[in-house]
Amino acid sequence: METYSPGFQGRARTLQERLPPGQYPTESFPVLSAGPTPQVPLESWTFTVSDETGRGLSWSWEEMMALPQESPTADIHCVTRWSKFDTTWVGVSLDVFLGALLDGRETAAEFVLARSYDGYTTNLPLRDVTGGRAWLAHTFDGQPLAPDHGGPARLVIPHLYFWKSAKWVRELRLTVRDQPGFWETAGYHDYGDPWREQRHQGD
Ligand SMILES: Nc1nc2c(c(=O)[nH]1)N[C@H]1C(S)=C(S)[C@@H](COP(=O)(O)O)O[C@H]1N2
Ligand SMILES: [Mo]
Repeated sequence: METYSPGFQGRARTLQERLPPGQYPTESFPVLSAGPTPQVPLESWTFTVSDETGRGLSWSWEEMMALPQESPTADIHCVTRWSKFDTTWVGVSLDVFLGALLDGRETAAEFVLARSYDGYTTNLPLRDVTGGRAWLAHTFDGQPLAPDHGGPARLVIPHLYFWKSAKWVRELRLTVRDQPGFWETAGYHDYGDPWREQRHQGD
């Protein structure tokens, strides 16, 4: 997570230092969706994680809300070049779900494929969604996450371009092989590090 508290350099990072190459800062929060916003009633909402053997665990909305909650503040960076500083979220670290799934067992999987209620998919290395760097978020700026921004709940993975943060997420599947998702299949970078400007395949 990008923070601007005084760090090891002994001073706050300036806004310019917090802006990845080729990005501009914005105060607004643009909506970027490949299709229409799906309506997902909380009564039927579930979040499922499964491993490469097909073993899975699911949480209802109530069960998810009863898990330990975190309140990350992060800078987010869209590949369309806007960056938004200090976004505030409430949600559950993906470590909680993956820890429950694996329960101390080894996994042969090195990747995850996120799948959403609108059919959207995106792929990530497993290590990038562990270690306190990725959340299932249901609250933005102190309010329930708006449907257009991925409500009831979305992934928030601020250290990668924001297309990796699947809105309306319903499932995380651990995979042994990297399986490109929706934008990755269309030519976007498999990893998507904003600091290395990994916008397209080959960057
Ligand atoms: N399910 C789903 N998630 C998605 C998208 C989408 O079309 N469907 N768009 C992605 C893209 S390209 C971006 S930049 C961010 C945009 O999030 P926002 O609309 O809240 O700004 O969501 C990402 N997650
Ligand atoms: Mo995007």
